[in-house]
Amino acid sequence: QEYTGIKMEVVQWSEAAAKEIEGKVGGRKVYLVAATLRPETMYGQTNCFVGTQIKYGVFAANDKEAYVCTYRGARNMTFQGIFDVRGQVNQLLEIDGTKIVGTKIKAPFSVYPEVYVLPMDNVLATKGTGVVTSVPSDSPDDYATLMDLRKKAEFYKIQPEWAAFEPVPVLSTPTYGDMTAPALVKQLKIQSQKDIKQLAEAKEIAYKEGFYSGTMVIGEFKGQSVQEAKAKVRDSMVSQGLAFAYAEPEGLVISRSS
Ligand code: ZZB
Repeated sequence: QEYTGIKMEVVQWSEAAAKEIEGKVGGRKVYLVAATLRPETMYGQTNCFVGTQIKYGVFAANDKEAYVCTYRGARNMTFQGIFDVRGQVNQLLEIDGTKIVGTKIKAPFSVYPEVYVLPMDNVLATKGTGVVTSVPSDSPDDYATLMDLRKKAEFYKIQPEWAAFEPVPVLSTPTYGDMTAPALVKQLKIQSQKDIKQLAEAKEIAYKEGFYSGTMVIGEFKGQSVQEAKAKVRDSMVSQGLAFAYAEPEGLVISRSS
């Protein structure tokens, strides 16, 4: 899989994370790195998700920067010229996903320059970086989870204002308009992030619609098809130092976990 790693710079740590991180990052700037297949949707980021069951590391990429992701993700990165020493993982500390929740981060290219880290039940530790940036206009999983969090802020131990950013129209399709994910969640009668089966179907449809029939309604490539704009948005982010290519070497992953 060819992902884009989105660099979401930490603006302010949650209280719990601040305690654990203090004095351990050697003055480096710290970024959560979210793996996405949809760089063209980054204009509509409203938050970022971490898994509540997942352990994350803070990894030194070089003297100036450190990245938050799973150990597995960091290890893959060391073979892709993303860290300055090839094949070597330099973990500064380990931290539970739950402790990162509430951290304020930058969301590159989003209409909301700063957003919050929120919890998601279904983040897979075995995919990408374990950090997922959230685009509720175009990702049914993100929309369903955001609605859960708004309905039950106390249960999820979040402050309501962290989940208050409204979905933003990013691209338009003939069938679903400019709010593809909310439309699909409604159509498939998805109640919550726990409706895994319907969400998988919704995701499939949203991918196809967006990619084959979508037109950008925001940003530098507004008016262009998603097929044209995808690589252009990605290149623009990469050239500004806001993102990097991150590949998931499937053969390698399988051989290491077996
Ligand atoms: C932003 C985004 C916007 C995404 C969208 C999707 C959509 P796939 O196809 O199954 O490989 N993701 C990334 N890592 C994880 C993880 N560890 N656990 C759970 N979800 C993860 O899925 C790749 C997409 O799943 C990624 O692209 C990321 O969310 C999420 F409008 O980033 B995406 C219709 C989907 N729309």
